Amino acid sequence: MGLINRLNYFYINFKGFIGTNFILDWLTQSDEEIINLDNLTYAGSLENLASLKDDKQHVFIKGDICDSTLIISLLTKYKPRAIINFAAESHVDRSIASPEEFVVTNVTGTWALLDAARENNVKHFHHVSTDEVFGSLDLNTSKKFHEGTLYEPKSPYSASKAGSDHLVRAYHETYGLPITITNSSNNYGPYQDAEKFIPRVITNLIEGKKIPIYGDGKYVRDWIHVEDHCRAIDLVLHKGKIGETYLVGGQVKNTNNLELVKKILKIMGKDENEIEFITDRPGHDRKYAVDWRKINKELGWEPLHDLDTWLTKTVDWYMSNDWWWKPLKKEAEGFYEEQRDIKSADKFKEFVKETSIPGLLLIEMPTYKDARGFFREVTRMNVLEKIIGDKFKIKQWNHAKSKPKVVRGLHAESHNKLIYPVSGKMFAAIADLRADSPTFGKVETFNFSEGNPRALYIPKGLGNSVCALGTKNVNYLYLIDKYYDGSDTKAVAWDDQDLNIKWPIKKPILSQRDKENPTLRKLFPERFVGK
Ligand code: TDX
Repeated sequence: MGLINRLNYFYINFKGFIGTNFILDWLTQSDEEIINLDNLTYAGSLENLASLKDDKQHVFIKGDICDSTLIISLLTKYKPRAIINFAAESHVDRSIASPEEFVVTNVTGTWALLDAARENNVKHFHHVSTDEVFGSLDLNTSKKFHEGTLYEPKSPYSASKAGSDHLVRAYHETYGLPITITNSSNNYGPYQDAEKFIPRVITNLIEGKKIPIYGDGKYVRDWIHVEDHCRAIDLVLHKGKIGETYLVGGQVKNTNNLELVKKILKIMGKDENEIEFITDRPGHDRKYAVDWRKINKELGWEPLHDLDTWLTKTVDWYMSNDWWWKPLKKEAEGFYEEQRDIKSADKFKEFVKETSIPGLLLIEMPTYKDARGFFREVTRMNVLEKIIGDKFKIKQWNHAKSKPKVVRGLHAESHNKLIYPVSGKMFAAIADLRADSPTFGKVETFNFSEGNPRALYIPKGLGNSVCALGTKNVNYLYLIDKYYDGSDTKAVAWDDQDLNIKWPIKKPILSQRDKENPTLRKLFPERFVGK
């Protein structure tokens, strides 16, 4: 390793795939030291750089780009001649699920770095960005994005990157900060997280899973090998004109996702039965294509890696490095699974209805009938929990049978419950017995029968009472989130005058205990003061 000149330090901020490749390439061809700041969130695994553990040329610092104090202290200590900002939350699907982190890292983080660079008179700030800031092209157009294309980002991810690009340019125009920007098309190659398309396809096939293709699969990306991208950044760093933006793209044009998957299937000796078309990504950009003539003309750059050869090498890399991608894969697939649950949960949400008593929910589920009988989804816990805004962890399942004319209740317990009548005709009266509730004393009634499938979610503190109608026994399930303990049950007379429930029968069969239940006034005297 050559002499390290402290004034020539590079200060690299990176997080993940492209930064890893850049550092590894850089260290094979330069003597300059690299200061690598990374907060090691999911996309920035220290394992990427395991081979550099003992390399004195690579100084690793764990930290956040939003931490201005840290950045300023590092700039003062190392006096780097350039900052390269690779830092980004970069996965479109994650930005759709939770945009906030994207705004924080990509916009606020870039701002914090820019500001620190301005204060410390950094001589070159290079910002690594994406072609997605330009929005989407029509599938059949021959147009390409170029340096003059207007910004039209469509996803929270691309909007946050667009915001960061604007800030970088603003710091140049306003404060004269010496900046350059590269906007690259989709990268592939080693060390890319298995949540991104190409590694997801390869690692799914290695693990014997299907390949999920969004929508019709006719989405076009301008694939570039990461080494070509890193070479472009290196060139811009050394020869790029301050204040300029350079677009960087790949060799192959118009390869859609389906065609790309077919190439990978062929490389891996698999057939198209492995493909599974799934629900499309919302706001999915149709096509990206990059015109890289400017960087070619001015700096002599061109992409050197052809897709077929380098896709094969990328497959080989993933086949030989499962130690690296397996832990990330688990996290990535966990994320996708969670998204699938949320999507299917949305469908069930329309069956759950609020009532006039806060917290009391009526679930009117559909019945799917066929020659064998029917199938019914009674409850989806993730939907229920989202609506009640809390956990509903069932501790005990109960089955009750009532003979015709039996009334049970009215009981208010200290547990939450779900009631689902399975057979027979039933009438239920639910009264708000929560002393501090604005709807105290309010009653809702419901009829249940096989042809009228319903369930009730009854939060603790509501009085519930059920009555068997017709001539057959009624069977119902009730699921509770505490082990049953009758001692904390509050009970009110079924025919309490203040509640005034319109019972469909006059003379019910009651247990001895239910015959002796007190009135509402007696149980809650504080609610009847002066009445
Ligand atoms: O499982 C999948 N199935 C599928 O059909 C995944 C993960 C993706 N896709 C599709 C969506 C896109 O059309 O494949 C294409 C590529 O998807 P991503 O790898 O998620 O990339 P993309 O949405 O194109 O955004 C990328 O390009 C620019 C990167 O995520 C960004 O970080 C980069 O800046």
